[in-house]
Amino acid sequence: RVRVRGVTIHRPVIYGNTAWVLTPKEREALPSSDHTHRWTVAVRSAASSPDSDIVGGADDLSYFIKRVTFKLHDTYPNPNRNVDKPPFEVSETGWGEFEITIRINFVTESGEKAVTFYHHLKLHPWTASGSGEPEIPSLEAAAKAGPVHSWQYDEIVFNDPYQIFLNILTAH
Ligand code: SLL
Repeated sequence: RVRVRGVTIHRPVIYGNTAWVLTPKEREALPSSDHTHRWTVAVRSAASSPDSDIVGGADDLSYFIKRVTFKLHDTYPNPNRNVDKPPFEVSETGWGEFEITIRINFVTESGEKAVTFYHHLKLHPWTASGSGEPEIPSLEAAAKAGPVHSWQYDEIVFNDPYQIFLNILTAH
């Protein structure tokens, strides 16, 4: 196993969430009536659009990512959600915003340590009122305004990669 010294290679990703207000019908159908939103948190290739769910296409990060663990708030059952194949995402319903820890594990051949991102789950289209204080609009207003998107661009950087991992990365 040989490291290629002096080489840096990066892969652009986006991570974040989209959230939708549940309709009254959808809320009735849920066991927890206090849930107001449906949301999806994901790690995707920066080469594709945030809401696509392409598997095996341009959005398939599985050639270098083995597992993504999304650590949700402790109010959720089994808060550590492991996703071992694309799309690397978790969809849930809930009522509140919180910080999600996103831990990315790379394929074994990489010899790379896991990388962690932190994402603040955004449900509400916060609006600044006249006084400048941010406010949460009513659910009705939020439903009319459409889904809330909160996505971050980042680059996963590999320094001095192993030759076999470099081969894997450059073959895609
Ligand atoms: C808050 N600090 O108080 C945050 C915590 C937790 C949100 C938000 C799901 C709950 C469930 C859920 O929405 N938790 O499924 O019981 O706003």
